Amino acid sequence: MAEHESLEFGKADFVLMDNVCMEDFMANLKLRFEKGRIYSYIGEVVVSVNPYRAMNIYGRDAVEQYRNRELYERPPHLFAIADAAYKAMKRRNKDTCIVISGESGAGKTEASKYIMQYIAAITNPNQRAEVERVKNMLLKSNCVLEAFGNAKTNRNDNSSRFGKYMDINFDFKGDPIGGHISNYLLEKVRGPYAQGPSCSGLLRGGPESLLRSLHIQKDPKAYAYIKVGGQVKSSINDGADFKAVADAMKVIGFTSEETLTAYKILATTLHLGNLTFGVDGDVILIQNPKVVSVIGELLSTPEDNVEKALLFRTVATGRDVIDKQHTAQEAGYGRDALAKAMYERLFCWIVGRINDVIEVKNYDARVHGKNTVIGVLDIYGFEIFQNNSFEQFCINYCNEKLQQLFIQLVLKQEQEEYQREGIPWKHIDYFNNQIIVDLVEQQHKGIFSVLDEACMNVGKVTDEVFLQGLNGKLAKHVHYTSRKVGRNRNLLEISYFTETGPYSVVGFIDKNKDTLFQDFKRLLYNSSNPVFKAMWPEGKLRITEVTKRPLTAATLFKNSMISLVENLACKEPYYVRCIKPNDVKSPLLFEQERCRHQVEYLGLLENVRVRRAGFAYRQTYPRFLQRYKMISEFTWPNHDLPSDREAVKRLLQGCGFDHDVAYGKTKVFVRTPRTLFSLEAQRADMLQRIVLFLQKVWRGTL
Ligand code: AD9
Ligand code: MG
Repeated sequence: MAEHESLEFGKADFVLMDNVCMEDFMANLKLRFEKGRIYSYIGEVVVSVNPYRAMNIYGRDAVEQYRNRELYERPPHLFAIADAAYKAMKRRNKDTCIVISGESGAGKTEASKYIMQYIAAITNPNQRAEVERVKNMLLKSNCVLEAFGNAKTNRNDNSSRFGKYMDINFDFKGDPIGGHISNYLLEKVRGPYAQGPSCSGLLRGGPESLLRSLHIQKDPKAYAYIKVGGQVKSSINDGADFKAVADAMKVIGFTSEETLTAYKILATTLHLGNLTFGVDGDVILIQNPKVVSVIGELLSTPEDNVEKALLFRTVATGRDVIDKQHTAQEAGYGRDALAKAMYERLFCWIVGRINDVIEVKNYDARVHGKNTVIGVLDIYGFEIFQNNSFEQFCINYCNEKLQQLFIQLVLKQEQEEYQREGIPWKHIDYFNNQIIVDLVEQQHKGIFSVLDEACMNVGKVTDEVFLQGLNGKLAKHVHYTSRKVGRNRNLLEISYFTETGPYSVVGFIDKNKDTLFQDFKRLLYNSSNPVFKAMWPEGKLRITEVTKRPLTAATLFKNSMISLVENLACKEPYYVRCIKPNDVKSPLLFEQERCRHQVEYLGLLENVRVRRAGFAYRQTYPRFLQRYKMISEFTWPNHDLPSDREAVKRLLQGCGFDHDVAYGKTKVFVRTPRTLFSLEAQRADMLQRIVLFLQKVWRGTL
């Protein structure tokens, strides 16, 4: 429970609400937002509302305020939760994690950066060089990953298009000694379409000489992909932004050759988008061969090979290997798939290179003690656009999966704590979204399984056939429907807890198969640029050696989500629940309905109820005494009872609160916040009396 701020700012902890109802919850959230109090608690969960303006609350002085304090001692803040996770890790040798959730634009990525900044600020007091190096790398990695993996969307100008989970490893002293980043399903379709800062950043901010060497014009209109993807807005910071990314890459240890290759890849994707195919008689051809020669140069590979890979496909028929000519449509598909795949590989390669330098090396647990971890999870938030596709389907599944974990852990943890402490506990009902998670991921019957099955079929499988498969299997499912809008738009719909997600099935099959013709892999592997070779190792296989069907995108994503959740579940979790106050990025507007909706699907009211149905507050006996011992004659200044537990009992009996508390093995549990208020008031009163008394002593008037 947070320190009592003035009531003018509302209740710092929702657990303190007089009435647990939506109306009061919203009124409190709004009041706090309007008063510039963007953080609140529900017990140990931080609720954050995006302020959409710079807040002066993350500086060095704020760090000092939260450092090594208990959660309730200061007004709610991200730093408090970061400190709690850090303390748990350090004091109890526990792996912890901070899970940040909320819809797109709610402030997750910003929160994750402040958390990392706090951890960096409070560690390594002795300024050990190696630890400083690691901290610097961890902070710099954000800049690079955002440059290549974020994009402007309708909902957020700097939207994460990949999920990120970062483990920070600590040594026995509690100093960061390394880390590891796992990235989840990059929405690669945005890469080449240049909504990402990656391509557009290069265009806007890249120095003239670099652009010339990449054969890139500054005019975004020169690129077909950008025209599809939307406008590239320029700003005066472009040059500086570009340089900041380049510098960060240098610090992390990318060689200039590697960084240049990254730009070459971005440039290649732009050039690829401009290629057009035509037919002359029976023969397919590229209508703008000059572009092919540029691509050949950028890929360090003969132009003829590029052309061949774009126009033909090598197929093995029995023992023969033949070159089969594409249709213009197939060639177009291949070109787009190549652009997307190159962008995705680049991103994964960047993550891999960052991991190479931040991963813990030479740690000997026998000498240094246990190496513990704090994980920070920042994923792409729930999003429903006008048009939604496979990517949104996966992103939203990921959010449901994490909501499920929240439901389970928050309840599980409470229950376990009561059990451990020997306190009786009555089970509380809560909305369970498992049914929606199952609808997507269940073996055989789930949407991913039906999709995979459709993709396994030989012959021409269409998205419509997939939808029919779904309708056959899921017709009776209460959370599933399908709909035809217009002539060609088939939607599959999932009814989530509070809203419906319509997804156009167009492209599901292709995106799930995620086919990239083998010819491209061989092309890139055979480049004389070693970076390409390293990125495309499977290009080494000859056509006759490629037999295994790769796992589908859905299966890969599902597997990675399952292992992510397993990983989080074995750590002690801390939560940040982010809320987006409006859709116009205004610092002033609190759209009531918009926010209520988020509070609902994040299950925040239930969270308050669960927290309150049990005990609103708990504290170990010694710490409890430390704070309140002055209000009882039995405990002030010291007690002579056999244990702190006994002393707390006497103190609370003396105050008449015995009926409202339970005594666990190591902690006292206070059921209602009112009791705590009263204790706090008595404490404040007593402190004031002590001060007055001392003043009198000093003045000699006593
Ligand atoms: V997405 O799911 O990746 O699309 P996020 O990550 O939840 O989304 P993000 O952190 O990128 O949202 O925040 C969106 C924008 O809100 C930022 O670019 C800032 O302009 C703004 N923001 C968010 N949090 C803060 C904050 N604590 N202080 C000031 C903020 N501005
Ligand atoms: Mg983000």
